[in-house]
Amino acid sequence: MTKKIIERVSYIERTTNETQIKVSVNLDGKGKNLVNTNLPFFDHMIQQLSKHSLIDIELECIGDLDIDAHHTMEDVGWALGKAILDALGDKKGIKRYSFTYLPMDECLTRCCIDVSGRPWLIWNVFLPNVKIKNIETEIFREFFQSFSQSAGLTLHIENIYGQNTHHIIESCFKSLAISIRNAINLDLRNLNSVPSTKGTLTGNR
Ligand SMILES: [Mn+2]
Repeated sequence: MTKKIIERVSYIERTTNETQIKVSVNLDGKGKNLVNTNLPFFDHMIQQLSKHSLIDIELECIGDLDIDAHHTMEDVGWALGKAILDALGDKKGIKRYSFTYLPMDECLTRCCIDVSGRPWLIWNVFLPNVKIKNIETEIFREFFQSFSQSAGLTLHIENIYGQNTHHIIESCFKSLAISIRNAINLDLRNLNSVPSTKGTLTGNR
């Protein structure tokens, strides 16, 4: 008997007056990516997320950058999170929980994750520089907030120490990547079961 292999892939398109986004993901990929948001530093971060989570990501966003980077980053977070949620399906067989301590030169960041279906973000991250190129660094919180909401993730991110703003932000993305990778990996001992005594991880409560 051959086991049915379920592909964990999805595609999202979303257009508003603020952004036009197309995103596709393959959760069981190799970390290949093609990312264009017209914000090179943000692209660099999404590429890190793909590379270290092994989720293949193709993402294009045309946003109202003449205003600022806010709508683009918030909506990319939402669309990417929703694509991951859709690709996860009923969440059967996933490991569900994970945490990562991610060092990057002088800084250390911890990310704890529960693929719970119950969105929550804890963001204990202080960013010393107000801007990186044309991005206000406070918008990174908005990315993680909308990503955790649409993906249904309980996400606790804390920068334990660090000085360099580029490093701190990058360590947040990389620690998220490794945590997601481990949490959505299939548990070979538990393939046919949703890892919840309630029997579901798709409701809100
Ligand atoms: Mn970098």
